[in-house]
Amino acid sequence: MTCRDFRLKPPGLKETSSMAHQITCDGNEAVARIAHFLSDSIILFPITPSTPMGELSDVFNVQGKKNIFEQPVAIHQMQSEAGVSGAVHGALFGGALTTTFTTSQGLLLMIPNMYKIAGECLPGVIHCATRALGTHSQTIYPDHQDAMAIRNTGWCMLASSSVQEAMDLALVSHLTAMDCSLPFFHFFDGFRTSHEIMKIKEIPQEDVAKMVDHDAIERFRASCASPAHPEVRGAITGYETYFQSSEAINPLYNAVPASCQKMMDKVASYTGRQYHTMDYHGAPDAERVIVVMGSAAGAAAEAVDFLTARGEKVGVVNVRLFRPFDVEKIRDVIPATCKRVAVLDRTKETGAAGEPLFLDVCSAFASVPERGIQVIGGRYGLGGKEFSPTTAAGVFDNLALETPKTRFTVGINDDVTHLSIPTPERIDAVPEGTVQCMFWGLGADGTVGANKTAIKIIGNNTDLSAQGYFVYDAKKSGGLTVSHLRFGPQEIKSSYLIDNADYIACHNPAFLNIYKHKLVEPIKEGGSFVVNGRFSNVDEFGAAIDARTKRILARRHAKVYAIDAEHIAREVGLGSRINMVMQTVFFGLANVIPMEHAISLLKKEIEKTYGRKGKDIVEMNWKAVDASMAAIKPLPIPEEWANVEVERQEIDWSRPDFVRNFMDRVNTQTANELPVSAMPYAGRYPVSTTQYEKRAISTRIPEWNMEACSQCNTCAMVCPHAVIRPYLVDDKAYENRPFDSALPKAKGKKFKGLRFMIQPSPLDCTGCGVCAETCPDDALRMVDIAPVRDANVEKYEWAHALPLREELMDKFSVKGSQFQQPLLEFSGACPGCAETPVVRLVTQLYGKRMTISNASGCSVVWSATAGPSPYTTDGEGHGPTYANSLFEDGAEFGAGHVFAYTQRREKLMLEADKVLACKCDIPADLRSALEAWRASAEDGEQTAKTAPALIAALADESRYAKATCLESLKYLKMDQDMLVKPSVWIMGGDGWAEDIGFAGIDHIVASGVDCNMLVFDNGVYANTGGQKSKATPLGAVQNFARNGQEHARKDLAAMMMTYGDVYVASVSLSDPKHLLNCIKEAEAFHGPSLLVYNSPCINWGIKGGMTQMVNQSKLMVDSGMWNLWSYDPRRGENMQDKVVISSEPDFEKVPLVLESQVRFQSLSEARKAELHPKLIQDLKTKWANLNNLRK
Ligand SMILES: Cc1ncc(C[n+]2csc(CCOP(=O)(O)OP(=O)(O)O)c2C)c(N)n1
Ligand code: SF4
Ligand code: SF4
Ligand code: SF4
Repeated sequence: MTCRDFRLKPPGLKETSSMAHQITCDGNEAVARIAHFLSDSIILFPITPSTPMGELSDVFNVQGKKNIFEQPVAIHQMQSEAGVSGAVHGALFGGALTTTFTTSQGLLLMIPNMYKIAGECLPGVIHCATRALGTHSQTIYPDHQDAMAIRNTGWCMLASSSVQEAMDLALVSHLTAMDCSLPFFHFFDGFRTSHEIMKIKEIPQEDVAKMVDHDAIERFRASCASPAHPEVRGAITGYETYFQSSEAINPLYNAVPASCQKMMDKVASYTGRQYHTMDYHGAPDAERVIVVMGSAAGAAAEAVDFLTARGEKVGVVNVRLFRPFDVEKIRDVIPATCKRVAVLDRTKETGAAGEPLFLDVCSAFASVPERGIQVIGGRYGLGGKEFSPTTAAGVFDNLALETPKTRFTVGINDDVTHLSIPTPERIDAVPEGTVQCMFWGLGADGTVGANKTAIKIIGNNTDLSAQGYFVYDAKKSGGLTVSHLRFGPQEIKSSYLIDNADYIACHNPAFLNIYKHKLVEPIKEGGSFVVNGRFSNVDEFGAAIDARTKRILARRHAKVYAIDAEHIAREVGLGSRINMVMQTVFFGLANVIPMEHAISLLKKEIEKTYGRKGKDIVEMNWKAVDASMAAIKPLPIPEEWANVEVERQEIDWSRPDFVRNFMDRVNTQTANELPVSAMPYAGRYPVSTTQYEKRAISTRIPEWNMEACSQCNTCAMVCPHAVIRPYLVDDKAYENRPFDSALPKAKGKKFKGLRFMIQPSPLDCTGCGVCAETCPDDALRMVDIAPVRDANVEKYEWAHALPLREELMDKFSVKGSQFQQPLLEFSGACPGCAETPVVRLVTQLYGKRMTISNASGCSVVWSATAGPSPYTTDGEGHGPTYANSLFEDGAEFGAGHVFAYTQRREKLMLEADKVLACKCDIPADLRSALEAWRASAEDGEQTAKTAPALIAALADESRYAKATCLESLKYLKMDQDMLVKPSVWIMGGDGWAEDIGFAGIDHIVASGVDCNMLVFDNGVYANTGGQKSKATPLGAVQNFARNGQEHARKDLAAMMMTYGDVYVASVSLSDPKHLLNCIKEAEAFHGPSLLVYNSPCINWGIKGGMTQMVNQSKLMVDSGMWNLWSYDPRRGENMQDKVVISSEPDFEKVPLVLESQVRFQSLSEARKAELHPKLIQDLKTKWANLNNLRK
């Protein structure tokens, strides 16, 4: 049925308000609207890509929207998904219609209570934007591994395959749950559906209210627990009755398919959109049929339309109700003519005979051999791998073979186990008249926002269907965004990326060089390509692109245009914001709607969006619109480009294999085609790779004034990206320097004969400006990079090749620490992030023997995306070894490292003792090395000094081959990696430490595990977009605390101190000396150590931006928003000795903090008046409690 069909009134359609409502929204919003209508309580925990459903529910409340019972929905954020499912269970027990949203690992945490909820027949609802599970690595992209992992909990499962369906079937889920008195799990593909923007028909609240069976709700409430009719639930049963009870609920499940269909019919009677629990689409006499669930159904349906138009007898079944599985229905919907069925599962069940949907379909047909159907099964789309009509056509091709591959994968090239089937020639199955547009933008440059506006403008003002989908890379900033927009007169089912574009825009000229022909590869014959860049003619453009790009443009007769968007934006006063210019160009050239009309709609939209910000801003944007059209420059492509010779690609062999064959492919958007054999084993990736990225994302760089510099190394200490470093230059190197300017003598006796140099790496600098802002001597100034870039690259390469002189100064001094090699460099964090400098500092002190357990959060994203690794090694190949397990288990996972290392090292000590006790003759150097090591074995820093001699002495076995204690010596040699005591660091954000992972930290502290815990306390879940945590300060506005955090923040450090035998410190970059001392004390403590580090973040909305990161840290401490102190049980008997406080608050300065951070400023004046005094009171209480300890 097409969109236009929806507007016709099908027979029996009720006259309702839903006929008129069209909205442009994504799948998450479509679902959240329904959930908000139908829930008493929504209990949640954020997790990508389901988070927006919860956040929107909260926004609806703030907007004053009510549920159908005319009440605001009670929204509760819990400490984890395990907490959520317990609370959902309890709320259902108490008679509240309860909903939650989750995905992936979050869903897994809910499983124990899901069994309980189903067993007790409670009608809760989970909406899940599906996401792959963390296995060999983690991804936020979709498949059905999470959904399939709960298929045996007893929850009914309903799948949606588009944004419209997500809204409609969300409603069906709630209605059927109530009708059947069973819980419903409604799922749809994460990102593909949850974040796809579509023009859909809304179901208004009044219609929803009419569809609800209010008697069923009354029955539910009456059946819920109440002291008015007491009973026992959750009783312990013996072997006598458990089994029978399990079978007693069968009738409820038997009734579900009919009930679900009844609700689908009911929804259809209001909306005109008719669904079935399983729907067939295709030739009535199909011989080959695909069975699929979720968004792939759209692509498969397009393939079916394309192939049936060519006379092929094919069809597709879209399974919507997956549990309970309706055996009769699947037999019914597949045409009697069908001979072969391919069941596609978007999951992998390692070791199973087949994937779940496949097995269900097999069993459905196993008992009807007379149908003569052969069922085969394949996996597709894991972790978001594309599934397009072409992929579906490959499956139909396989079905047509004389002997089809019966167990297969599709969409990849498996050159290892050879399971994959080939992908045929691309088919273009998009409906006639659909305009397809792609936009390549730089993360945070406004491209995605502008495209979302464009879809709304077109969707809301025309009859056209509209779809938008956005692909992001994993960088925190400066990454790539590719927007895929479709507009057309027919319904858009195309659930896949554009591969045949009418219009492609490149918003950043640097992409021409990075992504090369990939940018234009999808352009269709006669399509348009627009590039933002200063090209005055086609020759200049030609000089900036490679031969393949030229060929594609010429052979496809592309219309090419250039526009200097930066120039226009600057001229009209928009600075570097080019999005309005590029949006205008799109409206002007893409021809989706007549240009005049488009421009007037755009101008109206500008007024609507910026009206509140003042007339100036509106006019600036209007001017940008007017100036843009006039500035578009056509670049006619010379015909001879069609045959231009493709130059042989120069391979830079100095780049390691992994970098060339994997990381570069990821970074240039060409990793999708990598075969199975190119994958690293078991998700293990090499370190030291970000040094090869050279992202060159900054337009500014610090310039060093050597005369003013006091050589304090503070700039290196605060640089979040380890970009600016001090170098020591000896005379010989100095004479051969590749630049003219002199260098000053290095200050200090230890540096006699050396010169000093501060040098940033220009291609790694993010331009955050923290170094220049923090330099105490004004010796750094941010300058335009262009004129100085090449000279700086040369200087950097020279300086970076100089020998390190780490030993010249005590590494535990601020200055000395920065002569140590940072073993964390060039991470993907936001420019100015405060998390990275503290980790870099720890690596400078302990990196060579450090192991890291990193709980999920920003710190994982900036350090561990597959490919670019900012952790690096010293000259001997030693450095931090890194792992992320999950969000919830950072402490336990790290404790596991300690358990393993302790056991292994105790064995080494045992064997060492045997050797030392043995009277046989072993070389003297070996004996003395062993004695030295054994004496130092428990001291990490000392073992780093004693182990190398022992390793060297053990190397040649022939030297001690005759020793009686040979086996012990061999053992020592075999496990020599453990001779140096590993320094175990457990890291993560406050969301981990204070919410989901708190129990783990508590347990590790209580158990005395010898490890170092570092908490980045930014008071927010930064990684998932800024939800509140227990560390959120009172009065701060975050998601789920939109009206200001009501309660006092948790003081994790103070709480843990109460154990007594733990090292605890509250630290910040405001006082590097204190920070450094506390790190040293923590590491040396034999037992648990906890450092809670105040970490300014972009989510604070700091006035002046993250350039102010260190200044803001200082202000936090000066005002008493953060206190610097440490508690060390080694310091004596009394509390006064154990606690050392290193800051003194001036509460008068609190208003300065509040004024300088948007999170406090965005409160209404009335709430400020209410909450800010409470905040100050809380700070005073916390300070008084702390101060009392030293009295
Ligand atoms: C079980 C589970 N639930 C939710 C998530 C989603 N998630 C990943 S990181 C994160 C928040 C991290 O916040 P925090 O620990 O404060 O670190 P930050 O990002 O602020 O550095 C969330 C909610 C997840 N990965 N796993
Ligand atoms: S501008 Fe930022 S990234 Fe660049 S050197 Fe300075 S602190 Fe480091
Ligand atoms: S912070 Fe300033 S004074 Fe200190 S080393 Fe860097 S440039 Fe020199
Ligand atoms: S912690 Fe904040 S500043 Fe750092 S990377 Fe995350 S969002 Fe960016």
